[in-house]
Amino acid sequence: MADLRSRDPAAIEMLERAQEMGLSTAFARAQEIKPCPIGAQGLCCRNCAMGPCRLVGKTTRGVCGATVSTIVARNFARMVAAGAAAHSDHGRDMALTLLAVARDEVSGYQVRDEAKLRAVAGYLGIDNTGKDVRAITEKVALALLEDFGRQAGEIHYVSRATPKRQRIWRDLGIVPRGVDREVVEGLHRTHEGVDQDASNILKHTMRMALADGWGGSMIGTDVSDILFGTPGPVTSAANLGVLSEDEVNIVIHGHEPTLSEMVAVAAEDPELIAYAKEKGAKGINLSGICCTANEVLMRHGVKAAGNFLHQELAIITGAVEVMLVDVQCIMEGLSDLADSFHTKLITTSPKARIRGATHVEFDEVHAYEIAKRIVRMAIDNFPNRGETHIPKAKEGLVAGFSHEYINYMLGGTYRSSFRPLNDAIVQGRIRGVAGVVGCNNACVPQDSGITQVIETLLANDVLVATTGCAAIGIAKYGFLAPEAWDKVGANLREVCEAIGIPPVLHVGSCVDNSRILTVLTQMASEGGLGQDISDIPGVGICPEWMAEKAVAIGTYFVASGVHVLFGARSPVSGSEEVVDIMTKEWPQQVGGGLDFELDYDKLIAKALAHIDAKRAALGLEEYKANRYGASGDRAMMQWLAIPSDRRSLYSRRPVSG
Ligand code: SF4
Ligand code: MSK
Repeated sequence: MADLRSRDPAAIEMLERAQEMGLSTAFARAQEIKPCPIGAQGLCCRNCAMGPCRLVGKTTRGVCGATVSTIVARNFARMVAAGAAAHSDHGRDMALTLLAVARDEVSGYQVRDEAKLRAVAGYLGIDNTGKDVRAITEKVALALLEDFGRQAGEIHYVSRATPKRQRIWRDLGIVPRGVDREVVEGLHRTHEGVDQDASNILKHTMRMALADGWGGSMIGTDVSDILFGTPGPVTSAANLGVLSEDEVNIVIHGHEPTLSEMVAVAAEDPELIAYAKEKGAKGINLSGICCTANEVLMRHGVKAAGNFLHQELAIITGAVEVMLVDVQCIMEGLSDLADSFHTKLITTSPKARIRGATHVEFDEVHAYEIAKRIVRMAIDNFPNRGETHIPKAKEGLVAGFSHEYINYMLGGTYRSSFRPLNDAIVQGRIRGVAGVVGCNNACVPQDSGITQVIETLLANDVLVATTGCAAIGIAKYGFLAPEAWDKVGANLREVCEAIGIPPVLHVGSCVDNSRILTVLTQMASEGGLGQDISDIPGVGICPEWMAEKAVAIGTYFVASGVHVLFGARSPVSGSEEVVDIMTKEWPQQVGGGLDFELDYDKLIAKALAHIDAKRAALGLEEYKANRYGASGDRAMMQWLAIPSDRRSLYSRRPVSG
C-alpha cells in the first residue's frame, strides 16, 4: 500500500529516522492536528471582536449579519492579498537592488543581461538605444518602482498582454493601478462592514492578483534576469542524495535570489575551499530548497535538495552545516530540529526572524562579505558533525527554460518564434499545454498529486511547464530529464525529440509563473490559436497547494484567461454561491474559471476536457493518440552527451526580448 505521507522513498527513509530519534516533523504534526472543518471551508470569520463567527448548522449569518458567501469571499480575498503582497514585496526588493546598482551604492551586483535590460526598458517606453547602461538601468528601476505606489492609471506591464485581454480588464474595471493600492484596498474592502457582495469582493480579488502576476512577480522575474542573467538550460540533480558525506553542506532556502547568488559565488571562492579542506572537508557543497533552489538551479546548476516538505528532512540527515533562509515557506519547526543536530539555522532578513536561529542580517551593500562570513560559519561547523544518514536518492534534470530560451529554441537566434509550438498544437502533435505549479501540502501524500497529474498529462500528449515546488517535486522522479520521453505519448514525444526538450519544462520559481504568462501571450500573438490566452488549449493546475501565494497565482492566471484547477483543499467549499462565481461567472467575465477539485482523477479528466473543448472552439482537428510516431532527432540526448564545459561551442546563446 502506498505510504500516505510521501511518494518519495527518500522522504520515507528520513521520516523513519525522525521517528527513531523522537523528532517532530510537519508530516507527523499534520496527522496529529485535525484541521478545523469550519475554517477549512472558509466559514469562520474573525474580522471583528464580535466574533469569531462560525457559520455552521443553523447559523447562516454572523453577528453583524454577514452571509456565508460574504464571509467565504472575504476569507479568500485576504488569502490572495497576502499572497500578492509576498510576491510583490519580493519584486520591490529586486527593483530597489536594481536602483542601488544603477547608483553604484552596492558592490558585487551588476547588470549581467544587458539585452534583457534593454527589452524591459522597451516595455516601459524608455529609450533603450543609448550607450549609457547605467542611465537606462536607473530609469528602468525608477519606472518599475512607480508600479508599486501608483495611485491611479495602470501598471506598466498591462501593455504586455494581448489587446483583447487588455480590453477585457478595462471593460471589467480590474486593471491594477499600483500593487500597493490594490492590496490595501483589498484589505479595506474585506474589513468588517465594507464590501458585502461576494461577486464584487471577488472581482477586486482578481485585480489584486493581476497586480501580482503582471506587476510584482513579473518585476521580480525581470529584475532577477537583468541582475543575474536570463536562464538557459542547465543540468543538475534533485533530492536529498545531493547532500555530501564529505563536504561542507550549505542548504539555501527561501525565495529571494540576492543573497543566494552571492553564496553561490562564495562557495566557489578558492580561499574558502582551502579553508574547508583545512577543517577536514573535501570541499563546499551548496544545495537549495523551495524557490531559492529554483533561482540558483536555473542560473548556476546548483543542486536541489528538495521541495517544501524536504526542508526538515534535510536537517534530519545530520549532514547540514548551515541552513540559510530568507523569506517565505520557512517552517518554524526548523529551529527545534536544528537544535537536535549540529546544524546552524541562519536567518538573514529583518522581515523574517525565528526564535533560536542565528541572525546574520543581509544587506546588499555588504552582500559578498556577508555571504563569505556565512560560508565560513558553515565550514567552522563541519568538525561538529555527528552521525549522518543521507538517502542515496537523486535524479538528474535539465532546468532553466526561460520564456526567452523557449522562444529561441523553437526558432533559433534569427527566427525566434512560437510558430513551431503553435503548429504542433494545431496539428494535434501536442494536445495542449499545462502549467503545473505550486507547493507540497503535509495534509496530502507528498508529490502524489504532482506526479499523477504530470504523468497522466504527458501520456496524453500535453506539454507541461512547471515552477516552484512542483518543479522540484517532479524532478525527483526523473521527469525533467530526457529519459522521461519514455513516459510520454508518441505525438508529444516526437515534438520534444525534434526540438530537443524534455516534455516537462522547468520554468523557474514561484515569481517565475509570470514567465508562463509571457509564453502564453506570445503564443496567442503568434497566430493560429485565437487572439488571447483564453483561446489557447491549456490549463493551469496546482495539485498540492498550501500557501496563500498559490491562490494569488491561481487567481491571476484565471484573470488572465486560463482555466485553473486546484487539488488538496478547497478554501471556498463552504459557499455554493462563491463556487458558482468562480466556476461560472468568472469564465463569462474573463474566460477562465477557478475550480477546486480534490479528486485527482476527476481533476485530470476536467483538465483534458477543457483542453479538448478549446481545441474544438478553435476548429482544430480532434486530438488522436498515436497519430504520429516517435521519430524525432533526439537532439536533447545529443546535447546532453556533450561535456558541459564544451556545450557553449555547440549551443547558441538564448536571446532576450
Ligand atoms: Fe462575525 Fe461579522 Fe465580526 Fe465577522 S465581521 S466576526 S461575521 S460579526
Ligand atoms: S516555495 S509557495 S511551497 S511552491 Fe515558492 Fe514551494 Fe509553494 Fe513555497
